[in-house]
Amino acid sequence: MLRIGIIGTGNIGTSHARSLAAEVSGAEVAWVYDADGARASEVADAVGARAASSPEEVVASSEAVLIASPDALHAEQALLCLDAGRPVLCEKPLAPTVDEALAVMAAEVDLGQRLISLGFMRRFDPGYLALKAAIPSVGSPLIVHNVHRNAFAPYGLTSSGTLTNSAIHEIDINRWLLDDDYATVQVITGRPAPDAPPGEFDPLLVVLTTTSGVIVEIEAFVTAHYGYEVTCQVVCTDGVLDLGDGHYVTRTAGGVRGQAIPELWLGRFGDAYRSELQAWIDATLRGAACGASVWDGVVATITANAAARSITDGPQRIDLPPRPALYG
Ligand code: ISE
Repeated sequence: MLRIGIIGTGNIGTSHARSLAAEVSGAEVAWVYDADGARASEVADAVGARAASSPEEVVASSEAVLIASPDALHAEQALLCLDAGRPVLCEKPLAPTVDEALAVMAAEVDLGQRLISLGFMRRFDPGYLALKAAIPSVGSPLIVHNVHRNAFAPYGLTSSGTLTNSAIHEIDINRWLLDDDYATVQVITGRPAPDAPPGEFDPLLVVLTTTSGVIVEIEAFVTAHYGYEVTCQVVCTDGVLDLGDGHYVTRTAGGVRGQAIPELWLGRFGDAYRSELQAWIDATLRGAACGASVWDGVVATITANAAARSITDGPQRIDLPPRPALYG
C-alpha cells in the first residue's frame, strides 16, 4: 500500500482523499495538511489519516504526494517534493506564472526523472477519450468549439484567473485531442456579466490557432449561474463530433423533458478523477509517471499567460522553449 500525503483539503483535495480511501486500490491516505487545521483534521479523521502541521511534514512522511492547494502554491510545493524525491500528482495548473512553471521543469530535468504527473483529468474522461478516438473517422479537424461554464467562481474572479485556472483545461485538452501545438492566441471581451468585478471580464472568448492551422475557440464563462457545463464540438473535413453533457439522465414527466445540471465539476468529471487517481497509483507503484507531464503544464501556462496578455495587447504568438529530452 502506497502511503499518500495530501496537501490541501478544499473541494478537490477532499474529493481525492475520499476517493483514494474508498475507490482506488493500492494506496492509503496517510497524511493530510491544510492551512485550515480544523479542516485537515476533519478530512484526516474521515479517511483514517493523520493531520500534519506543515506541507514539509507531509512530504517527509509520505511515499507519494498529492498537491491540491491553491494554484499559487503548486510550484513551491512541487519543488519541495522533487527535492525529497517524492512522486507527485499535482493539480492543474502546474503554476499560474511562466517563471514558476519553468522553475519546476528545470528542477525535474536536473533530477533526470519524471516524478510529477499533472492533474489535467480530462485526459482520463471517457467522453474525451471517445472523442479523440473518433476524430479519424470524420476526416481531419478544422475548428473546435469549446464551452466551459461554471455556475460561480469559488476562488474569486479575475480575467487572468479564468484563463490560468479554468480555460487552461481546454488549452490542454485541445492540444491533446489534436496532437498539435498552438501558434497564436487572442482573447475577445465584451459586455461583462453582472458578477464580474470592475476591470475584469466574464465571459471571455479565447481564439487559438494551432501550428497546422486548426482554429480552437473557447467560451470561458465562470459566473453562468444556472450550473456547470462543459461541451466540445470538433468540426472535421467529413463530419462533426459533439461531446455534450449527455451522460446525465433525461427526465420526462409532468409535461417537461430535461436533465439535471451539476453545480460543480466534481459531478461532471467524477469518472475522470477516479481513473486519473488509479492510473497515478498504478504508475507510481511501477516507478513511472502518467497523464500530462510538466512539459504539458509549461505549455499550458505559457499559452494561458499569452491569452491574458492579449486582452490588453491584442493577438499574441505562442513561442515555446526547446522541449527537454526528458519529455520525449
Ligand atoms: C476548477 O479548478 C477546475 O479544475 C474545474 O474543472 C473547472 O471547471 C473550474 O473552472 C476550475 O475553477
